[in-house]
Amino acid sequence: MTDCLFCKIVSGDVPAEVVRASERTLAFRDINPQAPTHVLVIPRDHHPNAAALAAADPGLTADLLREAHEVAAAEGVADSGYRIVFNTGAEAGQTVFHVHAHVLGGRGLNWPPG
Ligand code: IU
Repeated sequence: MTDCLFCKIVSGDVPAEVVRASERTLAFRDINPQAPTHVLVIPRDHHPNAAALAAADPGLTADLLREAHEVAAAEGVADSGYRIVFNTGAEAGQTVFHVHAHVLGGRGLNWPPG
């Protein structure tokens, strides 16, 4: 999608601090980190949210979750604990409508979330 920010990161038209890449996914640091580790993991293909991705491509959904765990391991937060968040829809706080997993860790995380 030409007007999608994360598609532009995938194409290289918008810069990002990429920490991990696979054939079908990309992981980069969030520009406004909410924890010491805050990485976004996205599919290279455009899907607007997690529900749409799961319906369209279960294999890619599994790849995305696996990559999110690999990011947590590489960041050194897998053993202490981390959170994978898919904000889905505006009321849940989704602002970029290209599905992305937030990988958050490196500090104690409150529950319930705000
Ligand atoms: P959300 O779940 O859709 O709200 O998450 C979008 C995230 O994308 C949010 O945490 C932003 O800080 C982040 N982001 C980014 O990393 N780079 C950007 O250029 C923009 C947003 I705009």
